[in-house]
Amino acid sequence: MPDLISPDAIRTLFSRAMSDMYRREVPQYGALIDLVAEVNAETLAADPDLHARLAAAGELERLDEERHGAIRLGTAQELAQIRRVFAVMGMEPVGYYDLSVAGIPVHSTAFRPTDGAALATNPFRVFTSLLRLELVEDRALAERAAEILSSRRILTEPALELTTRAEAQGGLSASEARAFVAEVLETFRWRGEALVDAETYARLHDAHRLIADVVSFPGPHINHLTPRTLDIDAVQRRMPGRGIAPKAVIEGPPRRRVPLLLRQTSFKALEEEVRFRGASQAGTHTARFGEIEQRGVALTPKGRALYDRLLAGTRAAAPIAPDGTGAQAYVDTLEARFAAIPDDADCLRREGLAFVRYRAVPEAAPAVADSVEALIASGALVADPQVYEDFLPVSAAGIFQSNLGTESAAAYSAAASRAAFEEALGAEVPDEMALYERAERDSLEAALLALGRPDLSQAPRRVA
Ligand code: OOG
Ligand code: NI
Repeated sequence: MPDLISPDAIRTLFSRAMSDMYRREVPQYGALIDLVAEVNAETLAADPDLHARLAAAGELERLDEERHGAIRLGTAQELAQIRRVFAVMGMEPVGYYDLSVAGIPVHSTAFRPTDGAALATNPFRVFTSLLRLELVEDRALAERAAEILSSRRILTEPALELTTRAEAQGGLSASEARAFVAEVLETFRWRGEALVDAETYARLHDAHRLIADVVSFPGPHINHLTPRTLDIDAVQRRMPGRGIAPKAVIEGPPRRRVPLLLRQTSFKALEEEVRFRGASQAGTHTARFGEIEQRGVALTPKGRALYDRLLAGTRAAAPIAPDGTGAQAYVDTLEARFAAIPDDADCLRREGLAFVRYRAVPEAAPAVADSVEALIASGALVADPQVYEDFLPVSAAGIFQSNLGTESAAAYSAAASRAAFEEALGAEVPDEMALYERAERDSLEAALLALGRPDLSQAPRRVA
């Protein structure tokens, strides 16, 4: 039995290899990474408190590692295989996202590390969508698409073999991990040779651009990789100066002193050359883009319900036209409505709106304390915001729409189908809320133990 390396180490090898590959494939991604690094350094230099907070919470090391990517799969078999591949890297499916309500015929999950230590090492995650051909009205076209998809194999033979070996041995050696990463990279590489002729591509494209993107090519090319910034507004402002044109508004919550959940913005990256079957001339396809994200605190179910309500109200009151008209009114409305959520980390915690992770500072322990709140007030117990590690369905729909160039208003009539997704995946998708809740509870118990006060862990700790 060889010496096995940790799944976290394999994930880091993989996320770096993906980033290097994407830099070569999409030059604007390199420009974006440089811009984000610059803004992050400036933000930290200008805000010593933020720097100290991130350092104490162990958030600084992972800042430059932090990325997410996205892929789109065609069949249940592909989804089940990808689940096995990501499992080798310590990434599990978390959350179910139904995009059909936004006129996009997919449902999705995020493959990501789930425990605190793994997240702190490298939180790399992949938003993974599965095409829902059953929603396509033109049944003949849907059948043709299924036939094309059934002929392709998205994993190389060595990638499959190494995955099977990892499952059997419970991991991979360092040299096996290097081979595994190199092989898995092949799955996500852009390949310009289409599986279809130009006419079939056009039919798929007319049904939905996304269908053409999934069905026409030999594999699920990575369609974006997203660095994490500490100041998304600054990056958005400076993008045009680097020759990058972002979408009209940032998705998600407004700018806040205590950032909430996830804010994202994207730009169309490039038009790629495609060789269609039997064609003498090259055609083109726009599939890949750039995105940045700023992550904030994870909200509890109560906080999330408030978020969803305020966002829906804003979108109804101040809609943005496809050409971007109305963007300023939207931002103003969003900011005004979100005043309903307190912009203070301690209020968010005490009102049960946001998840935290506790740590002990034993030096600060008071002589007497009869509650968790008293320990927090003394500084012996610190509540750091838990970073939101997941995605937001309304934002994801906005990102899809901006890069697909469709503002299709028509929602598909079929309902969300979590059960069908889980069947394709071959596993259940846990709710993300349960993970944050557990991290909060476990960290509280550990911190109270470290302070010699395990008796307080049962005490009610929220005024709400
Ligand atoms: C995925 C779009 C969603 C995000 O960050 O919300 C997404 C896709 O375009 O395949 O990446
Ligand atoms: Ni994304």
